[in-house]
Amino acid sequence: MKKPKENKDDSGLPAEQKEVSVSRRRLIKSSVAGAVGLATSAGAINRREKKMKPVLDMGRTDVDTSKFDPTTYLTSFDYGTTSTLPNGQTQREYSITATDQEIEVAPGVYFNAWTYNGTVPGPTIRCTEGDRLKVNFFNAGSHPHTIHFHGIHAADMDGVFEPVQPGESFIYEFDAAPMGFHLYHCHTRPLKRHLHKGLYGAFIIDPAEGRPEAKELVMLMNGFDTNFDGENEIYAVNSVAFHYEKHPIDIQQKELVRVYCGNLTEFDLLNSFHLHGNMFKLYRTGTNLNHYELTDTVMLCQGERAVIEFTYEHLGKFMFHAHQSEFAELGWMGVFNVKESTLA
Ligand SMILES: [Cu+2]
Repeated sequence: MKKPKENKDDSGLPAEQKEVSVSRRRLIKSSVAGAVGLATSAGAINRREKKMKPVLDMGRTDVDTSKFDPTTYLTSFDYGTTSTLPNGQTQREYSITATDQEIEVAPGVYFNAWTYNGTVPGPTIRCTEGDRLKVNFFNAGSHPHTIHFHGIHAADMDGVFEPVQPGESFIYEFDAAPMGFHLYHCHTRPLKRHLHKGLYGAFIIDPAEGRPEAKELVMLMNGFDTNFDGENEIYAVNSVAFHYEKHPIDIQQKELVRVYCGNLTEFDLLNSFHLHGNMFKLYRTGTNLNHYELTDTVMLCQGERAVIEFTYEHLGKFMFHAHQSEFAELGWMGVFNVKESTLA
């Protein structure tokens, strides 16, 4: 009897298997980059990747921003509900609920996230040094979670040894200190998983005297392992690949811009922020108003953050992106659009 002809190529795998075995990482790289018109070497994308591209694009060129808009997130600050305590101290009260929530990290690419208040990153908690913070945490998710705040506080307010079970709540109370750019995130084991799933946010403690007036933007660098292989297929600031390239951030000529930049990327030890056509003042952790380094690139380890300040002299479009080229090509890429000043 004649043996049926096997459909094999030089990989030794049947075509169907080969199709599945194509790295999602490479696939999304070509798909996402193509969607935004990045220069991608045609020779680097094999025939199968091209063929499968529509599966991931799903005919869409942008994510649905009705649930989470990275542009809105940049300048959204949660100052809490304020009241004055008998001792004259300002109290700020916040409500944070952990939920399981699907998020869209690139057009048609979804990630089953765990969130604070339904978004990744969670709300930016902002206060002034010395304020009393009261954070009402409710766990509506399917796993135990906590909120671990960076900064100075009592041991039982550290969100580490008191896992909050699904359906339960916990109140974190402490005085905000020290001033600077901090983070909050879940600290339940396995920590890598709880962080990577999206349970983190920015925590800004303003100095009592304030910082100079500026256009302020929060940028948390993150990544998403969409196929559970222990590496990220998507990189971004504020979760959506290439969002700020598709939707450039308008700034004004000579306007002071302050970026609160933090690294919440899992699986990769380092991430970075690189600015084109300019230099910036780098205030590491934002805990000192006077000492800075003038540079155009900062590398941040996991959990590190920096306050970055700059003004543009020249008009036009300037890129900002990870200087790890692979991260930039997988989504961590944005554009500042410098326009003529309407400032007095
Ligand atoms: Cu958790």
